[in-house]
Amino acid sequence: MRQAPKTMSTTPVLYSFRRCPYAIRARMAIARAGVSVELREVLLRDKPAAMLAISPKATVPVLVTAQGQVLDESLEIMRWALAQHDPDNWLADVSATLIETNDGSFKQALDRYKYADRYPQHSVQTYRAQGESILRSLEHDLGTKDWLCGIRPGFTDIAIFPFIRQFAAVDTNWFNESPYPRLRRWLNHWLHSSLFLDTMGKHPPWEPGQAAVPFP
Ligand SMILES: N[C@@H](CCC(=O)N[C@@H](CS)C(=O)NCC(=O)O)C(=O)O
Repeated sequence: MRQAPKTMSTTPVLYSFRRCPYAIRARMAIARAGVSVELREVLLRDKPAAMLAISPKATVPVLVTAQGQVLDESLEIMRWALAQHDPDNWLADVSATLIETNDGSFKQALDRYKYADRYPQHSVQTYRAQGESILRSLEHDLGTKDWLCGIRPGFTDIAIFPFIRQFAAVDTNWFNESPYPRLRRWLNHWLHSSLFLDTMGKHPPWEPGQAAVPFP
């Protein structure tokens, strides 16, 4: 784990991008844990030097703890927040396999489906079908339990939800007609949840010296 320079404020700082699915899941976990952070909205095409200095891999989200530790993986940030306060016991039951599939093959199919014109080797339908194999498996899981890890919503649901949201949004008509009614209900639950809506506030890009934006 890296250390940021010692001049950090005592409030943790979160570099985030509103629509990024990784940043969304990090913000949702932070909000559920009720941990206060300073939110710094980032423009991906013009990332702040302060963020690049502490995390050269240059992806969001990045969190700097009050002690100056740098966490630059969204799952790490989720765990950090919930380790402090986990009111619904989200950490008790996490499906590493589902999350790995989501972050791996599903995310790859999602990017190709979303930006099919950048991947002319195959048609948009082919990329959608690649993603659909995971939708089918989630639909099946939601037939045996209400949430991806069991009888209560939890970490796995939050970790995967922002990516299903993006997949559904590529062609909402198709998604609404697709044979995944349980997944649609699950997605709608999260889309209308205050936990999600409260993490989607709009903020101008952060600039050094500006007044802190508290989150949640
Ligand atoms: N594994 C990382 C992935 C984060 C990631 O790829 N974020 C995207 C935005 S959604 C990003 O920052 N991409 C760099 C860029 O577009 O310049 C995590 O879980 O935090």
